[in-house]
Amino acid sequence: MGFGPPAVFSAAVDALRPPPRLVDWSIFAIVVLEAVSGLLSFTVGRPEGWPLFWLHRILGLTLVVFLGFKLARVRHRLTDRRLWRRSTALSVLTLVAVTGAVGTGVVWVFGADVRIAYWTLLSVHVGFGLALVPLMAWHLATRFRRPRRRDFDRRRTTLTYGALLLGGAAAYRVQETTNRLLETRGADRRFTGSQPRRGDGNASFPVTSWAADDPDPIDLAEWTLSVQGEVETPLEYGTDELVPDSDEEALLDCTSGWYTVQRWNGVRVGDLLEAADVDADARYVRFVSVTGYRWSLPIEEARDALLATHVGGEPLSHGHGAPMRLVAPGRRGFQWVKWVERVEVRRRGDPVQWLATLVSGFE
Ligand code: HEM
Ligand SMILES: Nc1nc2c(c(=O)[nH]1)N[C@H]1C(S)=C(S)[C@@H](COP(=O)(O)O)O[C@H]1N2
Ligand SMILES: [Mo]
Repeated sequence: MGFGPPAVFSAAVDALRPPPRLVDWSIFAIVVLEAVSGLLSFTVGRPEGWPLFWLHRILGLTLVVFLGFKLARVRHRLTDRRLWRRSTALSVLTLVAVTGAVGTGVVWVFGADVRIAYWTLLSVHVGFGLALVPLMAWHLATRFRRPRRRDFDRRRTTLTYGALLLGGAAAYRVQETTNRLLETRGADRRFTGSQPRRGDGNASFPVTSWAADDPDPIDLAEWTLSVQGEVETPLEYGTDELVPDSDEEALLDCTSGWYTVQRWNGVRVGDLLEAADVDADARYVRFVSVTGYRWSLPIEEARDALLATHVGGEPLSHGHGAPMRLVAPGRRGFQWVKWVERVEVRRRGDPVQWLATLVSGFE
């Protein structure tokens, strides 16, 4: 038995530790909640969405404590060879994935930006996180034990979980303060966790495309922009008929973890819709790329959006979506369709667009 803080600390930890079955199920529940909150957070671009990011951060840090409880209990099964079973390999893999997910999350928050091939650390984090869900489910299935009534004691359980969540929130505050004091790049993150890319124009921010969405440069003599669907007068414009007469400063925030603020120049979507004379029952506007990649916005939001031909005073480069790309302020980067060739006015939204963004470009 030691003296001083360690003894006090271990007594506090003992008092907090939930029964084993509850520890196991809590870890599983946290992992599922993390995957769900992480994925949902990718659709959030406006500051009102901050609670989702906080939930994700706090739960992620709380998970560290549960993993500590768990490892203290099962460590000997990994260190003692005689206890190895076939399922041990799966357990080790699950441990690697959970360590990877939490580790990359925390390191990212501190602003480290090591890149693995062209993946940012945040993309690696998402990879670990998504792999973890099936691994954890499988791991649990090899030793399924339902929590019992006696695992719960209302007062004790409430206190324990309350204390652990508060601990997670406190740890996150400590982390943010440390970031600020040490002036790490992590201090610069937006509420979404994204880090800034500064400067103006094409060269100041990365080109980001999904898996196979990589068209050849577009021949301006062939390309047209059409406006169709629920309109009185379908329209079709060539490049020289589109005069960039609107400009706007807008923030592009990619879910791979960076953001940039640029001056965009182009055509207001509302002006196109007015020229085409939309029908009264129109509700959505779908922007379709030459690659098939597409996204829809509610019509009122679409009116305010821009189809940009220029960024930072320069004509858009091919990689950034020339001749035209959608600029949708308040939306995450993946919704800013590049190489747009069709504007479709529709009555309905488009649930399949999620799939279309993932598979577009594949033959
Ligand atoms: C399922 C297992 C996952 C675990 C255990 C986990 C855990 C964590 C942890 C511990 C952090 C750092 C929190 C901090 O240090 O303050 C973090 C950050 C983050 N995670 Fe996850 N995560 C998981 C999955 C995901 C997924 C699937 C996504 C997205 C699809 C995601 C998106 C993010 C983002 C955007 C951040 C950065 C937040 C910031 O910079 O403040 N996570 N995660
Ligand atoms: N057609 C098409 N548009 C696209 C993409 C894509 O892969 N294909 N990537 C999206 C993503 S994920 C982001 S973050 C932004 C990035 O724009 P940028 O390449 O100009 O930085 O474009 C979006 N528009
Ligand atoms: Mo992105």
